[in-house]
Amino acid sequence: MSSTDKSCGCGDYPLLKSIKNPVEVQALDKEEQAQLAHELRQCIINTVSKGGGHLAPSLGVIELTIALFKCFDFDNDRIVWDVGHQAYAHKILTGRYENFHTLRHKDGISGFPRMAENKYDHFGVGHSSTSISAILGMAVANDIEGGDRNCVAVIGDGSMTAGQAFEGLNQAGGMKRKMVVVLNDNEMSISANVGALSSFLSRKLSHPVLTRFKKDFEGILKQIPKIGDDLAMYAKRGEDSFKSFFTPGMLFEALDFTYLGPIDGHNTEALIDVFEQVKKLDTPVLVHVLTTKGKGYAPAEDNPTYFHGVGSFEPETGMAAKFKGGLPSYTKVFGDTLCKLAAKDDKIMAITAAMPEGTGTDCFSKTYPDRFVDVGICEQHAVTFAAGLATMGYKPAVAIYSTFFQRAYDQIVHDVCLQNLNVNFFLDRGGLVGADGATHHGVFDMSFMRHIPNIICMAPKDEAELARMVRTAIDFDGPAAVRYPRGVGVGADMDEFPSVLTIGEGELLRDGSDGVIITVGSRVWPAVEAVEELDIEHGKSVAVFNTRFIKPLPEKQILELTKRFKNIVIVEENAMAGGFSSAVVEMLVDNNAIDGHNIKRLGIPDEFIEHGTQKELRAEIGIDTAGMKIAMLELLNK
Ligand SMILES: Cc1ncc(C[n+]2csc(CCOP(=O)(O)OP(=O)(O)O)c2C)c(N)n1
Repeated sequence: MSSTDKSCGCGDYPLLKSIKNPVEVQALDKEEQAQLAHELRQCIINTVSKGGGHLAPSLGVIELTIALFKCFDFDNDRIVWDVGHQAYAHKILTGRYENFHTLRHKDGISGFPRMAENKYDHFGVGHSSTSISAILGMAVANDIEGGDRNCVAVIGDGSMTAGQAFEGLNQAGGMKRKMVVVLNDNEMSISANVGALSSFLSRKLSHPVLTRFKKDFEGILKQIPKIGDDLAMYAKRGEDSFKSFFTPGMLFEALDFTYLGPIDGHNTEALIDVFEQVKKLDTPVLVHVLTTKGKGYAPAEDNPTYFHGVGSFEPETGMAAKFKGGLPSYTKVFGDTLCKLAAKDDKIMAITAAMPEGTGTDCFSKTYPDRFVDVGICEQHAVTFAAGLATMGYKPAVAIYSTFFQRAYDQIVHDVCLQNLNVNFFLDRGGLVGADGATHHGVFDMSFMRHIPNIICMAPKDEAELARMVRTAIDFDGPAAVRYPRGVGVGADMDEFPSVLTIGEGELLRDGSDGVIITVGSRVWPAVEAVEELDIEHGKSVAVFNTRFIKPLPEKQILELTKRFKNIVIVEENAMAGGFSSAVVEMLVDNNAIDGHNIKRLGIPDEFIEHGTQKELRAEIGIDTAGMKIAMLELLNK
């Protein structure tokens, strides 16, 4: 692309090119709105097809985004997109069209709204169900200031299942604060949405059915002694109130929201009509919008779960661009191992918080449907639910991404560890995740688990060790956690049936005489590579010790090593503050074993790491093979 070319690099989009300011959307007529929707869709499909991203959620809200920009002025008004994975159209319309081709690339546009990125990103998101709380805060501040801002949250039906969403609704209804919640209901979370709320929302009674049912219902109500007449009177208030009694409005109106809907979320005119009405209301309003996930792109409409967050693909067919054969992902190894163990132990249960595919528990759900539970996007609940199961002798395996596990900190401490229950946590995406960026890196789990009594924490060096750790965790009679990285294994030989590890025992993978790298998890094999290169390139003999356990640390083995080696590099893919390397150093201090040593710690510094590939980020932070070599050479040359 030439430097003068102002297209996003993925096609020709005259209308997108011409919009310099989001307020210009307000001037578009009906035909231009349709053209805009078409161009947004094509631009998003083409861009995501090249570098991956959240396609289906973004395609589902194109008309909704246009209608919101048409009716609201986001220079003054405020908008919070829940999760923010659906905000690609918002990004394009708010001055990021020309750079949209950098989506999710290092130093490019983030995959989620970020306040630091653009003034129209009014709140940073990535974890779900925060939008109502945040927009309520903005609405209250607006009131205190005597402002006239409209405050809008857009939240999906999946994200609405989380407790925090209801905490927000509860406060907002109680305060009767003017604000708008748009419920984007596509009946999908990443997979099909689950739980009573989702069944409730999908009750869309057709008119003839309603009418017949209304008559029968009035009759039934009248038969109830004493209160029957009153109830029947309520039901008689007319078709509308009757309808709302049985449709989702009932729930939100009980929370003191004015309910409007359900509305066809792909009919821009209808949406505009409603939002114009909404602006005149002085109450909390919930606008219930029905959309199709992946709308306008047949492969995504047909398979919204696959296209929820997708890698690169052929735009014409939707086929994955690269054949992802070869090495198994850690996710799959975990899922397969759990199934293998569950075949021999009917007390094992699998729990996911709305991510069966992402956590590899989808195979378990098919093989052992009675022992599988998807709780929805409710990580805290998942942990306490598992604690309850454990009190009854079950061995729950709670499979969660490391980053979302952060939500459940108190439940881990109070409900699981304090009661020393046999709950097992399998934390996928531990470490740097790549393109999803700061909201999704799982770089705090070692820090927030290792100080909790009773729990044991492990991180595997490869897929074979992961399988052994899964078994070790389940066999251990108490809380256990295994955290493993995003991506594929290294091609390790798998046990026929995974063996059990000795708790708190590490392994000396390479011996040496000049120094030692002490590490764990994803950094172990890169450390081995580093010492091999140090040997070949610099004639240095460096050992590698894999602790396997973050807690309990293999103290004796590490203390033995410190007797032999003066030069020690400690490496982790976790925040150094309170993480693995600080655990090792604390232990050395407590054992008076630190004096006379050269120690260098490598890990995630005290800052949030943005998006980029895992390779780029590890290199930049200096926790890759090259970084370890440099660190060890510095110590050896001291
Ligand atoms: C706390 C938390 N848990 C899990 C996720 C992973 N996640 C991202 S989007 C999503 C589904 C959201 O469904 P919904 O709100 O209905 O939006 P849709 O994708 O259907 O538009 C999930 C589970 C997350 N972002 N945050």
